[in-house]
Amino acid sequence: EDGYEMWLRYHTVADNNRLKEYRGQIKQLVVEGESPTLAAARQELQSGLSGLLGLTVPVQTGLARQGSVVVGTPASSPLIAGLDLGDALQAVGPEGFIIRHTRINKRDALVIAANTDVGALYGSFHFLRLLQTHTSLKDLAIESAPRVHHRVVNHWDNLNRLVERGYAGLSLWEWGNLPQHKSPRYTDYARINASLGINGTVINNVNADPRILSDQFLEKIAALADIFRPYGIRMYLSINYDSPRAFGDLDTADPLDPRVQAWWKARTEKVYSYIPDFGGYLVKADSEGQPGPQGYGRDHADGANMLADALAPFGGVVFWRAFVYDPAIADRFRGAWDEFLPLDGKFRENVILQVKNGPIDFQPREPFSPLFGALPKTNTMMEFQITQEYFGFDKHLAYQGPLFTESLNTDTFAKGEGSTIGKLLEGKVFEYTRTGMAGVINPGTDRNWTGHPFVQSSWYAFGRLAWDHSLSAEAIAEEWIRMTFNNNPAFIDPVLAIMMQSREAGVNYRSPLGLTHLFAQGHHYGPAPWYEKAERADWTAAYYHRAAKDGIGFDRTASGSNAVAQYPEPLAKLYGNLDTVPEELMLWFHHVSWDHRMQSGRTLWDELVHLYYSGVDQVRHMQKEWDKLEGLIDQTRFEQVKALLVIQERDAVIWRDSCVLYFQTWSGKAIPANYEKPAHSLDHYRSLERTFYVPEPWHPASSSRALK
Ligand code: BDP
Repeated sequence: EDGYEMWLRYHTVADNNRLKEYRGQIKQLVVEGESPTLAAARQELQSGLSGLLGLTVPVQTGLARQGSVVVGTPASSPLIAGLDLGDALQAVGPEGFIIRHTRINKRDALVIAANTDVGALYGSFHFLRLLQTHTSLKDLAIESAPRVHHRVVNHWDNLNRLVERGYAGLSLWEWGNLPQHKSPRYTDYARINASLGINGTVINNVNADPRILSDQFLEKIAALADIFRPYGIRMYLSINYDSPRAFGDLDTADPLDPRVQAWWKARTEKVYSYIPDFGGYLVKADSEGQPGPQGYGRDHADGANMLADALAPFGGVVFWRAFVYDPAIADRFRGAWDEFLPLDGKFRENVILQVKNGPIDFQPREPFSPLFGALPKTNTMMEFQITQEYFGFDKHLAYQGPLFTESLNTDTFAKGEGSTIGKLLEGKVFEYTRTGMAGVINPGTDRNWTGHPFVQSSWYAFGRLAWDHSLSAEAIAEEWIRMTFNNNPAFIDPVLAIMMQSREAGVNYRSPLGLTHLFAQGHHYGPAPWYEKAERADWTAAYYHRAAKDGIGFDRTASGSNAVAQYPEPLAKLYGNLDTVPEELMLWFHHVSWDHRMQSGRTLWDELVHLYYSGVDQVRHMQKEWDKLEGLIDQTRFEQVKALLVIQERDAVIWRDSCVLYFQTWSGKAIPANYEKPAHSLDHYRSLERTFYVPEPWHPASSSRALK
């Protein structure tokens, strides 16, 4: 066991009663239809069911006996066409599926039916999941359909195969050997995503290399698209806005210049000549040094629409990112809202604005981006981060499910109570014509794809929530544990408890009470709350925490940047008032006296110290709980996680001590006597900033440079 299989692990069902039940009902497999997608379903089911049942489940063409699993669509399968599933199928739409018991020719059968081949594939993966999690098949009646159209993973892979914020080895895409050699990993990658219903992948970094659109690369990308296609996964690319110039064809990239428009039309036609079902472009423009329309005096709508027009004849879309923050503005928090609000209604129908969950940048806890709910006339989708840029890379255990659901379940009040982000993304608050969710994943050449084995769980959670945002983080975690490890309650319960507290632990030892971005500049691994000078103020920690003698926190109320006014009522009032703001978001919106009385009765200073110490305690607890599990799973994964928890505990202490000692220089208050004393001086912790090993040689500030 090395984690390579991820959650697609088909080991024989360990519970004998269940095994008997499954063996009694599943005797053969009938998948009628010849498409590559149905062939993929057939192959997955055959190997999956045979593995789970511990015997060979034969693939048959007819219903010779009791206990068939029948898979297909009314178009592909005469058996399914004969079942009169019309209404049920209509209800699940083009990508959904139904799974139920039926009788065909007087024989019991289980049917997995859909309107399309890919729907049947999704149903097949779901059926396997039921068995993997030991679910009884009695009274099975499932109807399932995805809630958003675009369920997309984003890679931040560079063409030199280094992965920005990726910590699991080199990029999966072997550019030098494509298209001739097609690594078997590409197919497994497609299976992993399709098992969750993910239907799109953007395979390169948003900080895009223009070469991605060259013929040389398109030929390679087409080979990948061919592998992904049967699994229902469309290819998308991140583009560099300056491409017409970078190619040496024009001296401008002005979106209103007809030559630029013609250039993109021609290039886009070229892309479609290689990949006929190409999905579209993802664009990071006028952000962190990336080129964009503003360089030519144009706005984001001009920029996006020009590309949308080039893609429209082929049915392609533009994912236009809202991650913009002009260094000239006084509060980075305000940036995206200020820029995009005036543009609502100006984007083409095939543009979707891709917005990070929070207003800053994937921090351990952020309030929601006020753009959610502010754009009734602009298709808006979510961008979550799965790779742990701000959560301890591939070293810390930090299941992101609770962060995702916290965000999706937040009420924006955009159209009164009940306007949750989940509903908004579905197009049920405003009438968005295109909907979606993107997740930044980090898989690389590491054998287990993600580095830390538990990063897999966040990928899994993202996919499940992209399919259905109403699922709970806890239910998803339990599925994942059962599929990835085993169905033993003695293992499941403690691991579930570890996972469910891991994100909050990460918040506590890094940035509780609404503190944010206390990271060492560049690499974003360890702490540097003391960091106050950079080329941009909004890249320092001091910019965010505003610690001073009189208190700590960023005043975003009317007496400060007034960013809080970007939220609709009642949220603007709720967040804007120190008495009502949820304490976990407090320092996002208020500059608060060290002596402020918290709900616990402690002063703000004491509460801050308390939470930093609880974060470390939580990690120690996680460690203790994990250590008890030896013998319940394979030794390889057990020991890997155990060792990583040692690192996490070490780092949590460094975070806690660095922050507490540094903030103490402002508060002038003591660490209450009942807490263990930091083992070192603040100077010692400051000296660690450049000694962490960080695998990002492209960033001069981030690699380990200290020799002494
Ligand atoms: C930040 C990362 C940076 C990305 C940027 C983005 O630090 O590497 O390029 O976001 O999302 O989180 O564009």
